[in-house]
Amino acid sequence: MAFVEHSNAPVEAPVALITGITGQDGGYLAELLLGKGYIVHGLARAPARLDRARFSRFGELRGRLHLHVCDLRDGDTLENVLRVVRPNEIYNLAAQTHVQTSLEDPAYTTDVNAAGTVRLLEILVKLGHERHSRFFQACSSEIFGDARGVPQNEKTPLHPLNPYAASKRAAFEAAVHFRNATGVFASNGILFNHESPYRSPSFVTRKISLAVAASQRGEKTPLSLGNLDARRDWGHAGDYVRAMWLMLQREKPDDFVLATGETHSVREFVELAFGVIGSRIIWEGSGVRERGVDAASGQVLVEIDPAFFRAADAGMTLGDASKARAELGWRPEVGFENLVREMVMADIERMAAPSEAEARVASD
Ligand code: NDP
Ligand code: GDR
Repeated sequence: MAFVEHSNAPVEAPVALITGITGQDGGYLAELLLGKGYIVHGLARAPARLDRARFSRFGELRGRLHLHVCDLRDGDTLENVLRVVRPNEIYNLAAQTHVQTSLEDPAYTTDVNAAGTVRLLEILVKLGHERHSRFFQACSSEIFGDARGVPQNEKTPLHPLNPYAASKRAAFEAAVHFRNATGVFASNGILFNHESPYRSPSFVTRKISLAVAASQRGEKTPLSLGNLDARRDWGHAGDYVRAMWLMLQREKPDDFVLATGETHSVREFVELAFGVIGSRIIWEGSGVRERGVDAASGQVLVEIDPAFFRAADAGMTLGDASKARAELGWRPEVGFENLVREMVMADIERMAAPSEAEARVASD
């Protein structure tokens, strides 16, 4: 795909600002944009978080990025950063991203995810940057709520089930409003789940890949999970950040569902992941007494913990990304089996040589 310059962007070295650069997608996107010759600025919410992120993909790129410490709730600092950086492209990836946390702290989630997006858009207009800066908003398939109609696309009615989903709906609508009312080039990506070896361990896929790697090293404690039959449309983060970039290279802003068009259960993820280390799981019992047992040794590998069930959870997501395919020429390249394998192998490698990984990051 050829690089398409914006009509009003500098011919060389476009400038991008990524909020949430220390997160999973922030690292992949920074890497993509650096590879395309961008000058990349990133917002990180506190200096201490930068150190915590040293094993993220972001950590490996850190020396090549311009970093600004700023919380999305701090409008004054946001304004200063935008005034100084004058980005051609803004990717708003920062968010409180955990559904369960949003149930525990809905006000904070709304402040960061919904009001934070409005703050950024408002500052863009206040600074008169609306013709200079294009804006990508990371929205979520969570806005669809329970799968009343699948596959879900840009026309599916919104039915958020939790404060995280409601905050992402508000951010989505703010981007549409600013686009219509002020002419800001603002586009929403309605992102279905996407994972990678840089996923936070609090999400189920990474929790599983870490447990499989630990099991391979002799760990005997079973992996505790909630609803094994929840189904997700799981893709690879690297594919999704490519679509974010493509969305900002279009002539006109628009909203796109980004999804693989396949749905798999947590149970399937577990089976494939343990399969990477040669374990075949047999399921015994039912309900909260269900257990996943190694077919060869009889060892219990998986157990159910009701604490990991959610009061309101989208039981299944399945996206229809045909608009992105037709208009962006985007299609995901990494399939489900390869995603699972990559995550498990990465955790096996990290556990085998943690000091080597540390040395590599320290020398950057
Ligand atoms: P992560 O949870 O990995 O990263 C979230 C980022 O937001 C981190 O850099 C985090 O900083 C930052 N952040 C959190 N709170 C604040 C705050 N108050 N001020 C400034 N920064 C903050 O998420 P992903 O990379 O996976 O997701 C990127 C975006 O895409 C998010 O908006 C998410 O909601 C959305 N999305 C992701 C999907 C997925 O499956 N990955 C699917 C649908 C939507 P710190 O490192 O300090 O914690
Ligand atoms: P999700 O991701 O809520 O879809 O949000 P998560 O990996 O947390 O859950 C996926 C499904 O797995 C079920 N599940 C468990 N989940 C966790 N975290 N831990 C468990 O032990 C467990 N057992 C079963 C969940 O109930 C759920 O059905 C992600 C985030 O990236 C959001 O920011 C993003 O918007 C959505 O994806 C699309």
